[in-house]
Amino acid sequence: MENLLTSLPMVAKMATNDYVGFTFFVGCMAMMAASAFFFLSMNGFDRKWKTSILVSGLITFIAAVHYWYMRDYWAVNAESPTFFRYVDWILTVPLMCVEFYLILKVAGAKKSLMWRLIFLSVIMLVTGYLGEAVYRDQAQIWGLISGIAYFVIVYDIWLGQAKKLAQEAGGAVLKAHKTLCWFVLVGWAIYPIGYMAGTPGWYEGIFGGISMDVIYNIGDAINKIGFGLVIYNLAVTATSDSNA
Ligand SMILES: *C/C=C(C)/C=C/C=C(C)/C=C/C1=C(C)CCCC1(C)C
Repeated sequence: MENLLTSLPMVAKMATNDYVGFTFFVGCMAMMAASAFFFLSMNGFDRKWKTSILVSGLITFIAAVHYWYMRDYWAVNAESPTFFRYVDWILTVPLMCVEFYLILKVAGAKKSLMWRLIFLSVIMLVTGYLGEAVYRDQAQIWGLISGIAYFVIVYDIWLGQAKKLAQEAGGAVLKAHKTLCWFVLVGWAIYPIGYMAGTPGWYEGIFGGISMDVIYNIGDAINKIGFGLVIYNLAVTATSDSNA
């Protein structure tokens, strides 16, 4: 018994060139730190913004827990933790759609806008999962369907109903909405690149063997923490304006 315990390493080794393992580790830490930041700062704001910052914290917290598991899964199996990855996304991406609704509520956003964005994001993620994990031979087709849902989201927030509401709200809300729109257009575009780097298709080889997980991990850090900081900044600006 004693032998068994001493011969089992308690922490898996990490090779110096294990960029996937490294980004899982740092990503986990960053998500935890961001969650602490959002949760601890939320009480400094009035009710209207408290909920938005709470949701920012929930997004990074859910990611932190999943990164804990993904980091472990990678250390033990040396393969992509696709299942945990998509469970994380299916919880956090709809919450990002909720954030759009919450900040546009001042201009009278309706719940139907929120549900529409959530529905589109679920289509985007479920079809992505089917291509990445279930029907890998047809990854291109599932990726294309997923990409269409993604473009409808981009359209909705940049040019559709959400844009009109943001313009009606004006000021700090309009500015924050614009920044979040850029996150979705540019930051979220990192994910299809990861998908193409990790699934078979016509695009094979374009991304020169960069690991899909490294790309996804960079995308998550930018989008989840960055998105939350935009909301935080909006709350700070709006609160100081109303106190002035
Ligand atoms: C915090 C996690 C976020 C913001 C995840 C976003 C994920 C996407 C925007 C994924 C998009 C995909 C496509 C547009 C096509 C290929 C399949 C996906 C699911 C990787």
